[in-house]
Amino acid sequence: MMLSLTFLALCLITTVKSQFPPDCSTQKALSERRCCPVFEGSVCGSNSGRGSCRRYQRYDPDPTDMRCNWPYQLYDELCSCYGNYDGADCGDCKPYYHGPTCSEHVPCVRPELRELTAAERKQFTDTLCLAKTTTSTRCVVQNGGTLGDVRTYTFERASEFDCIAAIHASSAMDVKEGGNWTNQDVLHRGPAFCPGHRCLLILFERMLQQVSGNKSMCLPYWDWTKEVNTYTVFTDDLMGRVGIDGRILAPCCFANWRIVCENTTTHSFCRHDPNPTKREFLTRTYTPKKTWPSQVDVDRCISNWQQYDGYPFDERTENCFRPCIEGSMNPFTGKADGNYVHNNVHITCGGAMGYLTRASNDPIFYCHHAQADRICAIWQWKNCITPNDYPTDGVPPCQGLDDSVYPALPRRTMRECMKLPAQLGYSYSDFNRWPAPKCRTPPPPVYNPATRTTRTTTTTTTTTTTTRTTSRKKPGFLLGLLGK
Ligand SMILES: [Cu+2]
Repeated sequence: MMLSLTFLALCLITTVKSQFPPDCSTQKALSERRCCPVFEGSVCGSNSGRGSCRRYQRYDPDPTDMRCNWPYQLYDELCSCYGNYDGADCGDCKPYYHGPTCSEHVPCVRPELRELTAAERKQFTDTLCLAKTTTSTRCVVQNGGTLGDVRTYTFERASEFDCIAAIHASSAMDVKEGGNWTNQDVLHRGPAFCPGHRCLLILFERMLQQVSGNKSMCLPYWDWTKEVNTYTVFTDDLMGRVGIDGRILAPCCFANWRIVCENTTTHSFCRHDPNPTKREFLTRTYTPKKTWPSQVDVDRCISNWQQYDGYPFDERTENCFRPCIEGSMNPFTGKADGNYVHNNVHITCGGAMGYLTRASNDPIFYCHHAQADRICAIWQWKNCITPNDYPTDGVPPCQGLDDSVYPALPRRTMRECMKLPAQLGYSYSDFNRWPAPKCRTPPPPVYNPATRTTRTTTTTTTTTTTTRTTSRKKPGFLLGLLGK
């Protein structure tokens, strides 16, 4: 009892720390190129043996987008955390580890939204609303500046929820390479789609646990294939009913939410009205009947397409899994000729969800992406996918296997985030129903929540060799909506 009270107290004090930390966003820190914040009176929590400030100096002299080589492009000195300690100042625990010494491992089994009991529904939505109003003491939002010129960077305080929403918005900014804008961001329309969102969701889930003080709170997934032609999660006790003006109706606590980064473009950091009371309300499209992707679409993505991604690694890619789940490719024909699966859910929800830079303002975004992540994981598992299956040549800048997932601290790479959920500490409530795949080579262990046995997987290899072209059109959906 005492222990759990201590834990609760600890949780209330320590909030999310994995994003741009205030101590590292000052002009002093940026000009000194040093990000070693103090935790409990010592740099990187060194007095309590959590970590130490280390010199890395892995600056890339080529003028690349700072997000590719994050955090080294901005800092030479960073905290290096020991054991299961984590965060910019090592004051956090690695995801799914808890307690004062971060030794308590609590794996998450993510439930489907409708599997939540009435009490769990309330706790989940209450936590989201608490996160929306709790100012983060450990994360600031970058709200201005020219990419590549740190002297122009500006930051502002934000709530725990808004901080993560802003991270996704900033990830949707196109990459600047050699001083020129490319047509691609660091998270979408390329191989970063599965791993990048996977690690973002893990940070979001840890934030929910910290805000609620409940270490077993897991992010629910929204299986939209179960919706048929209506929606059963947009209810008062889950994601909120939608009024004819598109606003969320009371008593759902999202009713008066205003969004952040509403003026962000694909060439800017998060941008919004400086006055929070003047920002736009969270909306969705009001349509009583909607059409959602079907389980058949999902099954086609999983079974028909074994190659992860392929040339030209964007919305034109055909016959691969990544464009299938992301939704620029027809799951049946393999042709890039419309909007399907993940993209279709964004469009069908509408409102904030219909814009790449605004979508992460809607709590349903995280449940939607948990479902997309679940499909990525099932595909990986069934097809014995390893990091060797991740494309190496011709991938968009910042989306390579060893590129950084921005802005996680300490640094995380796509390679780490491509690991199977079981290797990262979480699972989904239906994973125990899958038959073990027949893989050829030695397998990474897969955690089975039902039996707690260890299973095995591995390997099919596909390689793609290509060169990149730069002349092309913007896609017509999500990003296209931004121009309006
Ligand atoms: Cu996204």
